[in-house]
Amino acid sequence: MALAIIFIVKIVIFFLSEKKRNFALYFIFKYKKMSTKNLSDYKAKNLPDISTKKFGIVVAEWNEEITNNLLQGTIDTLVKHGAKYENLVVKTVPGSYELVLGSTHLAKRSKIDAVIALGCIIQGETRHFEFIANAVANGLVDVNLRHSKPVVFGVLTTDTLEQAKDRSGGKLGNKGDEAAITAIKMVGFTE
Ligand code: DLZ
Repeated sequence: MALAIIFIVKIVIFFLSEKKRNFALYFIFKYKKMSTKNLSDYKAKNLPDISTKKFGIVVAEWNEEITNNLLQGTIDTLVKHGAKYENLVVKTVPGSYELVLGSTHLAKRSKIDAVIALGCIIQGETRHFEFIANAVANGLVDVNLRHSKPVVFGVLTTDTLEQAKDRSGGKLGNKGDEAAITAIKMVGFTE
């Protein structure tokens, strides 16, 4: 039922004039509910041995106060589950848009088993948000497939700075923990 309604809404939006479409999308995004899942709650059963695995981590400098916390969460979780500090390669890029190229460079290295891309894109006054978020999400899928190794989307996409703080070590956990555990599980998957 819900899927049918979403489908009908999409069709209606598709046939609206550009001005009305932007107006409708503005309200949909304004009132959509953010997930309130705690990002640090994960299932840690049957994790693979990662003591010899190498992880590449690319971090965006944009919204640094958030991405530094994502990085901390990622490293803590990887090490907690057996990764060695010396097997973590950390690189920074200016903004989330550059995560795709940064991840590509790390994914190309044969010794790196998985890449984790960390960023924070916050909805602003302009449509940058949608362009950047879509470009990064699609770009990272491409890197995954081209290099046939896990490239994890550790990017927060939020309406406000407050929501980003909640998800980078605040009351809703840390997206960095989620990204790390995803990389660990996917390394196990590809073994
Ligand atoms: C330009 C821009 C804007 C407006 N917002 C963000 C953001 O919220 N998060 C982020 O990581 N980066 C942002 N950027 C920078 C772009 O990702 C990119 O670095 C520049 O457009 C240069 O390519």
